[in-house]
Amino acid sequence: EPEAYQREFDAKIDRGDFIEPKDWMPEGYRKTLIRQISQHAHSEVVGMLPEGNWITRAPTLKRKAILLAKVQDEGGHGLYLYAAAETLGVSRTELIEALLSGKAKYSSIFNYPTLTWADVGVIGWLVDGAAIMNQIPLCKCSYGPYARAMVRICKEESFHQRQGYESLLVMMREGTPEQKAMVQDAVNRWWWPALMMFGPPDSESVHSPQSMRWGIKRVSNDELRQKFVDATVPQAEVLGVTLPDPHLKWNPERGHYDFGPINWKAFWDVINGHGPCNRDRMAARRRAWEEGAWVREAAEAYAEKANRRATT
Ligand code: FAQ
Repeated sequence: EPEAYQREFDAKIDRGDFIEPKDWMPEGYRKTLIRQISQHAHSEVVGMLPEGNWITRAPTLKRKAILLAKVQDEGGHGLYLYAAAETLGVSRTELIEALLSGKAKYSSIFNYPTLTWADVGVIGWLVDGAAIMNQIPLCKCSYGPYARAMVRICKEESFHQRQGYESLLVMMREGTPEQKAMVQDAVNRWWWPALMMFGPPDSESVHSPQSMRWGIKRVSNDELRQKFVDATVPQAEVLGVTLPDPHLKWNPERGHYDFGPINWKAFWDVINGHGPCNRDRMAARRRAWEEGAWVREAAEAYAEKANRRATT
């Protein structure tokens, strides 16, 4: 009887147990997870594009090998996440069609251009840094397959963050004045978009109350954003760059850094398709899907043949 199932589900959530694919779950819980996990997967795959732009132009063989490995990792993260979403009863084709039709989102951060080599370092430092801050609590989210995927992903993100920060340290310590200026310029362009990655303020986050109740989100958008600012300001000091916010100031009463107002209109514009690179990103994904059609067809034909052989 449905109420008994609901009671058992609620009890598991309250105890902090994982919900597994074959367990009963409310339809809203399933839909919320499909939305969030698939959008996360799309972000990883679209997120390969801005840095992929620099693979052929990396300044040394070592930097090129690191960048190749990092971009490949993002592709791998997308695959674990699509697989986690599929355990909820959707197919990968449906998920990808939702991205290509514009129904499913991907992270706002990947709609900005990578203008110089310093952008690659700054993405590692700030974008992967923000991603880790958001994803550590997801390792303890209530849905087992998502939580387990996150554990592995976070380990790799931590290497991504370090490689970015280290490459910036080299430019700031040993670089020419032009290279130092390049780093500062990249920080100026990526700082505010990185703060927007955590999502709208809690007061406008429509999904937060229910997702917190279900243990999908463990820490709120604003709290994570604050933790990110607090962790990043000292790193900027070590690096010797200025964060582009005149209001950024330690507040001893709160025990946190205060920061200036975020331009939320700009955030919604980007999400609604009007960021600097939205069209390019979607065009690249559409092209990859169309050009990969023969691979999907060949894989299906092979699977069919193997099936037939197994049954005769
Ligand atoms: N961009 O009610 P909320 C990476 C949407 S890291 C676009 O607060 P929620 C690693 C939201 O979907 C980036 N849309 O929503 C990497 C909702 O719209 P909907 C990916 C955003 O879900 C690094 C609406 O606004 N990480 O890829 C954004 O409770 C370097 C209302 O918002 C994840 O996806 C945004 N920034 O909280 C790769 C982490 N913020 O769906 C390559 C998992 C909000 O109703 C290179 N996701 N929206 O149409 C989450 O933690 C959550 O989904 C939030 C949003 C926190 C993003």
